[in-house]
Amino acid sequence: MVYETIIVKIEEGIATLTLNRPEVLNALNDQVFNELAEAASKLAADPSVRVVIITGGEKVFAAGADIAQMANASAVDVTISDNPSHRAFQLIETMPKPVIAAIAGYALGGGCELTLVADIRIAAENALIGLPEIKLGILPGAGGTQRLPRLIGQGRAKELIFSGDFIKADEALRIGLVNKVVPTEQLAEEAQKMAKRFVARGAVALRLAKSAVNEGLRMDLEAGLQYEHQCFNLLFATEDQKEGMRAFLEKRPAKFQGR
Ligand code: DAK
Repeated sequence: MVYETIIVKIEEGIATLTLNRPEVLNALNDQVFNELAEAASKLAADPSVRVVIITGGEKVFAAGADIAQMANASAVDVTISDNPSHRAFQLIETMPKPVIAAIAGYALGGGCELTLVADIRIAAENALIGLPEIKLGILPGAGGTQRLPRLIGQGRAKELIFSGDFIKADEALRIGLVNKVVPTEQLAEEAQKMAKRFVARGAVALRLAKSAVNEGLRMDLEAGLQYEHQCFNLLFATEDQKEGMRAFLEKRPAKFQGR
């Protein structure tokens, strides 16, 4: 598939997926969601890809879902839509490898919600993040009311959702919405640097560690602990576990094969 609204680049095990509708601040329409879904399912299945970075470049991440596309929709249109955003977000969230959102400029509405399906968020100093849906007479409908409170707690999430206010990168860091803040011109480099740290780890252990966290968050603690234990046990069937522990004992870096 030839993408028109995103750019996908794969280098040294790291796939960078760049949103590319600069004329509308990377507003997310159905085409973007469909292309994101298509790319995510390909990257998930490609063993040469070990980490995925989602970004909009140094100016803007995404100013939300495309308001022009939504403005005249009826309740029936919205209800019977095959919901491409849900499919794209689900494929990204369940990607069996780490996903990093590298955020510069606006990450609003659906743009902010897109960052919430990534595992890790890095913000540039110029980032402005928010859920302004309330100002449009709607609510965050692409996971914002569910994922944001799980990430930063319901009090802070409700303040953002009820006010529609944008917060700057340092405030996003303070409330745990992003993992780190970096100078804007270093955003791509910092995301690459973090991705490289993950590329060096065992792919199966990473996959199961991500699954243990994500699935565990949907369960009560006892069930989560049991699921963690099953993931842990399974890793003893991998060559990577043998190599990792042997390398430690032999005082050398491990060379993981991802099996
Ligand atoms: N949609 C469409 N076009 C947009 C846009 C958007 N979200 N954001 C910006 N643009 C367009 C502008 O219309 C303008 O186009 P032209 O007038 O040049 O043709 C161009 O991008 C540049 O924008 P501005 O001229 O407005 O630039 P400023 O620097 O003055 O302002 C801004 C930047 C980000 C503060 C402003 O553009 C703005 O407020 N944008 C809208 C932000 C917003 O409200 N975002 C939330 C959208 S609602 C769901 C799926 C998804 C969603 C919900 C449910 N389901 C499937 C259930 C998500 C909903 C949303 O995200």
